Amino acid sequence: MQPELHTETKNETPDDDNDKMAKLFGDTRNMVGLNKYMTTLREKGPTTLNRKLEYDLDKWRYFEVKIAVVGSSGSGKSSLINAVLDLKTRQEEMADVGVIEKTTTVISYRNKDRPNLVFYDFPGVGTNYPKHTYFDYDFFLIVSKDKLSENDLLFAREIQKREKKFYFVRTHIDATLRNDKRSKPKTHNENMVKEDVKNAIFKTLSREAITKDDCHIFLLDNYEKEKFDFKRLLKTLIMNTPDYKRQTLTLSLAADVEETINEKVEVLKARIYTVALHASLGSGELRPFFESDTNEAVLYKEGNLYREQLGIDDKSLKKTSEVMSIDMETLEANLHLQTHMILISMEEFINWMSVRLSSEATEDIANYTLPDVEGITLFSPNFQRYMITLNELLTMCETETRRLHNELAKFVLK
Ligand SMILES: Nc1nc2c(ncn2[C@@H]2O[C@H](COP(=O)(O)OP(=O)(O)OP(=O)(O)O)[C@@H](O)[C@H]2O)c(=O)[nH]1
Ligand SMILES: [Mg+2]
Repeated sequence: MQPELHTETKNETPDDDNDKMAKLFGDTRNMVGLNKYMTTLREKGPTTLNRKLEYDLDKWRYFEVKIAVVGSSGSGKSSLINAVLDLKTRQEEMADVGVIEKTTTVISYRNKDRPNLVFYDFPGVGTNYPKHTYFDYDFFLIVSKDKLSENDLLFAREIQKREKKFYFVRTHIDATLRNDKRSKPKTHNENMVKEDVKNAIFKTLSREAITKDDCHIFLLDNYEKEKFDFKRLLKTLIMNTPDYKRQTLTLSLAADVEETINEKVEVLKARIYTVALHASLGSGELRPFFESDTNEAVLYKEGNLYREQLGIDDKSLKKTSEVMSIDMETLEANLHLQTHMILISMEEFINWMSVRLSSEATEDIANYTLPDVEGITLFSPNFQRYMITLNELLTMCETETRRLHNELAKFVLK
């Protein structure tokens, strides 16, 4: 029998605790979200609430963000896809990069570890694709190496007609700058060259009645994500993804540039109260009724998601240690990475949790108790402590990933 409890619950927060609550929840939207869950509990009962919590935590995995990449042969489509999906060290998964025209049909690419972001490589010839398929994609990136071709413009007009989102990517900006410097060693000015390149594209678009301004034009070196407009491109894609898919895109990108790390941390932070609520629901002997993971397992799983998302899980660290040509243990020790020890096993994690839960750090918090239902305690009294502990774990992971990122940047500069 499952506990189907429909009743009135009180959800009172004493006024003098408001400040502490604000601190605990970080964002008033989270308080609103929590109140919505309490309404679900009141109106639909705990089993439905449990299902809803599970669905909400997992729903980013149910969508795909689909990006079509269009452009002439050799313009840099495959290289762009490899860069965004971070496929450079996995030969077997790489989009085909070459000097001859290799792509003849639309091929999809994804990173196996983050499969919800899919790139579609459109061949560099013609625009004779069934037009209705244009609706399948969230974004179009029109890639060129120098001037926009007639095909690029035809494509742009077709996409514009269908009111789909599209951006212009001008690759090989590194080579353009190098050539300019070589040909005009005395008068070369990087900013002016970039302005000129953007203006030329902008002029062509205006002439062709394609309504875009220069913030829709991105100058890239596909081999340098830190440079030029790469980070702005990633940010633009995140900002312009429909709300319901934004989490999917953010959690499907690699944590290899600061902008993406920041966005990921925000998304993970916003999940904390949902995770804590899920872990708290049905504490003790009630838990088996929900056929869910145990309370600790919910938290452990989330901790591992933090590591994976921020590129400090064992698989990602191994890859990074290979790039830096050192062994993984040395990398972990040099960077004082602690979270892999905390999350090395469920047992270790429970030990760490129990110390944290009884520590003074979790004492100074609002006395926020989730409501009882018909006299039955449905939630673990640790709800708020779970929130604080998850926050702490996320902050640790964030610090570690930033440290790793800095080390990697220094290594690349060497
Ligand atoms: N310097 C520089 N080289 C690049 C850049 N992007 C791509 N390349 C090189 O340009 C060549 C063509 O790149 P691809 O990514 O294969 O181009 P593509 O558009 O996929 O070409 P097709 O598959 O034939 O349609 C390769 O040698 C890449 O290494 C860039 O931003 N800068
Ligand atoms: Mg290609």
